[in-house]
Amino acid sequence: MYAAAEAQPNVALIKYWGKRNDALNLPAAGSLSITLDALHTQTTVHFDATLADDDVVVNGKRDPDQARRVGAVLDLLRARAGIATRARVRSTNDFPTSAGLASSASGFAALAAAANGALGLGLDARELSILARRGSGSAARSIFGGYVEMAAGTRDDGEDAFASPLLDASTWPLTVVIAITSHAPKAIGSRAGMRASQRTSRYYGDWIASVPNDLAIARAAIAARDFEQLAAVSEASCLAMHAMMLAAHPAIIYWNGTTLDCIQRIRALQADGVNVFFTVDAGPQVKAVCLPDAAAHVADALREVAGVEDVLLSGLGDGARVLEGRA
Ligand code: 2P0
Repeated sequence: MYAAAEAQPNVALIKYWGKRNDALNLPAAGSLSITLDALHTQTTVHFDATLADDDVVVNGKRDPDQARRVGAVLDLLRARAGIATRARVRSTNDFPTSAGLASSASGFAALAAAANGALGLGLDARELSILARRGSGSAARSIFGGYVEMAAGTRDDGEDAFASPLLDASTWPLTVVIAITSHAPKAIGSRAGMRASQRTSRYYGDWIASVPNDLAIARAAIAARDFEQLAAVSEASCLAMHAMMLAAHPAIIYWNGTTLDCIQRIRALQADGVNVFFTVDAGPQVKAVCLPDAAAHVADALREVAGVEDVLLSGLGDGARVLEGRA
């Protein structure tokens, strides 16, 4: 009862920030993302009858909080399989964890795929997306590659809150240039940040109400391969999310000075006619999304911004998959 799986993080263009149900981790609105190909999480799951408890090691470390979240997702898969056997879980990322690079997205997508393989459940991608969502909302999207849309759903049981693929990575290749402006762990986790936003930001309701229209624009832009339109709606979604968080009490500020300097640099590139746009998640890193032929120029420009510690480049990639064991 063993399998290994791999998944990549995704970058949301239309952001997810808010829940309609905490217990089932149901998003308050839909979202839309691109799955990356250059950053990976590899996870092995080994169900072992001799274990008294799940044994979870992520990047060589045991963390009780992480173990609890992993155990909760494993419980759902165990219930499907009708077993109580505990598991040994080993997961490694080849990129910085907890720095706004969505390690929970690739982590829970890889976990769901590996546990499904180890138990031989034969669940399809939609079911895996629902299970991955229970671990982390953004993980539901990393089950799929390329351009992906997450549905908020309306059902109380969450069975209609899953991601679906919109377009293959190879059909419209883009490059994401990631400017790392800090390697420090973020000040406030997504979960606490979402709860505080919902409770205290005067703009939370307007933010959630604005998402369906942004999703429609992004969907149309992707169908038409309209970079300019995708750029405009993605930047608007990112800035609206952060604006709403700035209005929380106390304010939630994920950016540092270098984050804003990178954004200004990208705006200057745009003024020069470079096909690039920015997006920023729950952390200070800046993701510059560009057409592949602009990537080298964009990377050089961001490397020159004072305070940028590292620049990573990634194309778009595939969804979660089993590497070893049953698929
Ligand atoms: C996103 N982020 O759409 C948004 C934009 C960060 C900013 O999804 O509570 O770690 O585990 O469901 O998935 C981060 O949220 O939150 C996130 P949980 P998750 O990518």
